[in-house]
Amino acid sequence: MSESAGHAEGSLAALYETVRLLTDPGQLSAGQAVLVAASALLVGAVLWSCCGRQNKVKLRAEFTPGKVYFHAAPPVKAIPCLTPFGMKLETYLRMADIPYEPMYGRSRGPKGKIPWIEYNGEAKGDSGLIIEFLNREKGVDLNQSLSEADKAVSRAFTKMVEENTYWGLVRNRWIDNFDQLQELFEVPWFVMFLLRSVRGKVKQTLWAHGIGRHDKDDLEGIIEKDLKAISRFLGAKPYLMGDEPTEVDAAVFGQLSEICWANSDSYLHRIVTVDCPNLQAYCNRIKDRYWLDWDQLTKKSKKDQ
Ligand SMILES: N[C@@H](CCC(=O)N[C@@H](CS)C(=O)NCC(=O)O)C(=O)O
Repeated sequence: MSESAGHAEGSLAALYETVRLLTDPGQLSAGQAVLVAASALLVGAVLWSCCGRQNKVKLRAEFTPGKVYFHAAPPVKAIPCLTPFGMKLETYLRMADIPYEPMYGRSRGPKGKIPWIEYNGEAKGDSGLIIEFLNREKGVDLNQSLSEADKAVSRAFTKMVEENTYWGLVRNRWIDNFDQLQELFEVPWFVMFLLRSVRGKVKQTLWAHGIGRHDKDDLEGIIEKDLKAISRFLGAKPYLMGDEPTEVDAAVFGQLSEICWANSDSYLHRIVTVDCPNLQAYCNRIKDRYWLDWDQLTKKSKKDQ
């Protein structure tokens, strides 16, 4: 018998034995029962992580067909949305002229994250996938003037800011400037105990991502290179890809707006405002064009109500 045939026969025999034990648990010794239970747990955990963890989402009982219900964190004094992906999606909705109803709260979408939307009674998560969905649904294409090469560059910048630069922002906000979160989030002091446990999870996430393994200087150097790359590519253009805004501007503004207006005491803010003033001007340009209600929204923050 060949070696591989021997392995196959051995595996089949083990499978048969497992099925026999599971279908006739009376035959199990205590040790075998523990082993079977542990294996079942392990298989369950693997299936759970392979099949994707879908968050259970509570949907509205009633909705207007074709209307976008936008779920994100509520405005605070500093900024209309304290998540860069929320700023991105809301800016895209405004650029594409798609009406929406904000649903401020802390509820998580189907992927366990914010922002997310409800549309025709269904929950959709991930800002990038939501934009693709709405482009199809509403017949929108902010990138229609771009060549295929331009689209490739846009994709690269979008992924750089969201998969790399974003983590510099997270580390700065949650680890280095944690003590400022109470004021930024406008929450009572005791909520800081809860946020401290979130901080622990953020630390684990940064470590698992890999970016959390850099010391402060290395990390700041990496993020500085990202910001300077955006600044150089933008140059004197009004928007990243030229005279008119495209999808990548929503993504980049999403991240930079947090740096400009909600991370003011940081090296990130210094780079954007002092070292790369064209980035600050770019953010002001998008804010002035699409966020005429900025002051109104941010004044509505809890402290001022
Ligand atoms: N790829 C997602 C990222 C969204 C995201 O990471 N949101 C953060 C807030 S900035 C979140 O909900 N984090 C909660 C968590 O990871 O548990 C998107 O584009 O929407």
